[in-house]
Amino acid sequence: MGQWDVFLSPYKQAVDELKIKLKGMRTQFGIQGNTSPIEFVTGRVKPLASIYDKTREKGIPFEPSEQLAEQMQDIAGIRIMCQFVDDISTVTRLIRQRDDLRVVEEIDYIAHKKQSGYRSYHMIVEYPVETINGRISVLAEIQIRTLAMNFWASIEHSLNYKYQGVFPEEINNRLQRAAEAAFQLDEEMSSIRSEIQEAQAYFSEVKEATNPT
Ligand code: 0O2
Repeated sequence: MGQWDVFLSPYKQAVDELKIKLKGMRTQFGIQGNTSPIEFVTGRVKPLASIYDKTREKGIPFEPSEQLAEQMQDIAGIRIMCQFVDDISTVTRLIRQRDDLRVVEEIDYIAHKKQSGYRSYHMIVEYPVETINGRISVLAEIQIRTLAMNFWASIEHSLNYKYQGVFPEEINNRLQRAAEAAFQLDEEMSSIRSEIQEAQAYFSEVKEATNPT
């Protein structure tokens, strides 16, 4: 096993465990007959190529080290998608209450969107992983966002990859307009939230009645 595999293995375990635990929260809301503030959860260990790019940006050595573990806080990355903006504060509260992790930093790119138009709520957490050699604490970044914020971020991320961060003016203007449209969509959905949730509850009852298990 290479040095990188050894270094990244607790991050992989952290991502796997956090995904299961956060998905479990969604299931628990369902069992209690409540609408979940979590729509879906994804996670990934940052690919080596992205780790390399970021070490260049930050001016730190590209090697598995304590310095890298301290300065690159998103090697383990979790994304939680919510239907409504208000769900985000519910999810952050639930995360802060947990005893199996410690929140070390919170960055609110929703109240203060980035210049790119990016909106999302970031929590950096310290998460202990139990291994055969004892406990190893790793940092993980949890990004919490609405479906609309996620749609915008995914598209912008792919374009960023294509243009290496230097967008032609036309694309840049369109992305800014799309960010504004995503914001408006979130606002509209929030204002008809109770109607949407009543409809969702009605459909899940109908589904249960027609597919009894
Ligand atoms: P990937 O491919 O998702 O891993 P910092 O060290 O805090 O000064 P850092 O680490 O860049 O700077 O933190 P920041 O700005 O909070 O960004 C961390 C992650 O948030 C990014 O990881 C993206 O996932 C997401 N993000 C931040 N800004 C933007 C943006 O403008 N557009 C999009 N689409 N995503 C953004 P990576 O490493 O960039 O990418």
